[in-house]
Amino acid sequence: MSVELQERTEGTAVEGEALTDGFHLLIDALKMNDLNTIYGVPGIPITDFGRLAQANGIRVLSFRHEQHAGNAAAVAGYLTKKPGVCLTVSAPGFLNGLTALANATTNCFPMILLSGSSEREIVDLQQGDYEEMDQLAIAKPLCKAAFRVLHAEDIGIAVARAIRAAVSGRPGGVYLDLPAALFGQTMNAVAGAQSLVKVIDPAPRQLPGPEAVDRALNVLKSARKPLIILGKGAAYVQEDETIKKFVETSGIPFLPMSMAKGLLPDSHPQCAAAARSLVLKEADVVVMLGARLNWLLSHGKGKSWGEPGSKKFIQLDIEPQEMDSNVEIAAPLVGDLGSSLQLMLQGMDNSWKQPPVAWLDTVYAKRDANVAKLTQRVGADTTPMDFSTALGALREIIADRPDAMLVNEGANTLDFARSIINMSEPRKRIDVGTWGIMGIGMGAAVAAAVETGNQVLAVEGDSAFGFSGMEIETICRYNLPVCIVIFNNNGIYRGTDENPTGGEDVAPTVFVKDSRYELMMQAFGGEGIYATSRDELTKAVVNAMDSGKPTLVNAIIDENAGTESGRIGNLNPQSVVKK
Ligand code: ADP
Ligand code: TZD
Ligand code: MG
Repeated sequence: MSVELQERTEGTAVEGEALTDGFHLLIDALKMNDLNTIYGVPGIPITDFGRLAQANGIRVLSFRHEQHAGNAAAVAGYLTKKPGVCLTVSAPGFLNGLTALANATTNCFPMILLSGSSEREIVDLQQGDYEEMDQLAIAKPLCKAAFRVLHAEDIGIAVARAIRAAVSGRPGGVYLDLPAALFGQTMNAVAGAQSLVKVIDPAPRQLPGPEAVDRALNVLKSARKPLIILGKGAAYVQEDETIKKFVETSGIPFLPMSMAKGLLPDSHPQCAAAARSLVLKEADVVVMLGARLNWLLSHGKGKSWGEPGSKKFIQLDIEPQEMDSNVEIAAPLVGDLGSSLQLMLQGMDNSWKQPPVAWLDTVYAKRDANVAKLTQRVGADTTPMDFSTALGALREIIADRPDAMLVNEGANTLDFARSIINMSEPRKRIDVGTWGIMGIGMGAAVAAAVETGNQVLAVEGDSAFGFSGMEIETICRYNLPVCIVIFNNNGIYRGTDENPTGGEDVAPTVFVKDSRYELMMQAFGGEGIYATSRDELTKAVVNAMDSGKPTLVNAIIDENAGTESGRIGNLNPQSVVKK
């Protein structure tokens, strides 16, 4: 250890001088910026930090695995517009949290991963410290920004940088590397307090130029078949009233991406969700609000988008480099969504003409026909349950409880739930997001309960649940109002695959038949219920939602009912060579 570091670690206290240390400076810096919840896993070198944080009024929620703590932090960031904070130990704990940090960045959710790390001098000389790893270097390419703090007096500015990096512009994940020695460093308490930084206006408004607004309005006015696409960026910004006003003033049909469902209710007269294929194919001008033209929208081109060259895109996004990422954007509007929409609305006053009636009639006729078909399907009452039967039951329960938070992952379980369960309030649906990642379920459920206080319903494929299943202990420990429904179809996509060799091993997609997941919940004192019919499922979930007790319902689904990869089978390469 250098002499300088030794002095810092041991302090150079003048007798009688009040001291603070790295532990307390970090706690004070977080609290000063209103970051009052930490999701993490304790251990060297941050165990005492967690204890002290709790003692100083921060809510410290411990998980069983860092990935789920990280997913909880990311979801907290999405729901609150403040960076969610995740805390991990060095090397392996850090790596476990890193998946969540990368996923948060991919989804544009603000989050800060605080990780303890080993002794710098030993790590840099690669001398084999306990949990040695050059974490900063590894985190850097996987998140929006990454910083290391070596001196206690820099903690304040480092936390400020991390917050601003996480929430300004396009939000994302930030890594803060905290070597063990930092925590014990002491300094004068008054100087320490002065070193803290309260971040002023962390996500400043950013207004597009007037010419960009005019351009967007002109393209929009030229439209004969306009369409609005709402993405989870539009849900994130919490400009619900402005978005509603823009959609309703424009009179344009809108299509919500999955996590934007409920931003305007799925039952809204302009909702075109049930006519998705038609509007994507036929629209001539598409207004993108906080949504990207990535794989989820077939990159804005190809068969699902109709004739090549038949579309013009107006894109509202805070990230300039999003423009032209996949196709030409005729009218890029770079700025924060609220400001950009207000400027658009100003330009739409009085002179604004509603879209042609022929277009609206076509869209809504198709929608109504599809909704009628769906309504009939979800009235089904088959035993064993298929996806329509089970989701039909949950659809009614959510319709009665519009403020419930819905968490959803799986393949068929995700795709069917997305189209069957209507949402009617903003930011109530949390799912696998941009990566289609499995494993967000229990972390998201914890954060949804903690950050909103509302009842949570987690609709989980049996495979999807397995990625984070141990966190049901966390849910029971904190007594959170979470009801998990496992769609148990004995495997990934379905439970019927066979080993073609006739060998002893089952097929790679198949699990233990009739697994009793509900017993896992009972092991931790929660309610565990086995449900084989629509009626049993409804009763179990209604009870759970009314009581708020941690509950796991093992919903037995016909193992034949699913399809390969749910609704994205087209992305799944399949061998045509018979061997
Ligand atoms: P979805 O998956 O629902 O289509 P995406 O995650 O692809 O949504 O897109 C979200 C978009 O929202 C990102 O391009 C991001 O830059 C953008 N965004 C985030 N915050 C803002 C904001 N304040 N103003 C405008 N756009 C924003
Ligand atoms: N690992 C991770 C982290 N993310 C993934 N998306 C996958 C693996 C691959 N995968 C999917 O894309 S869906 C899925 C996996 C393993 C599980 C589907 O099975 P399920 O849902 O039981 O959750 P259904 O209802 O049986 O289709
Ligand atoms: Mg399954």
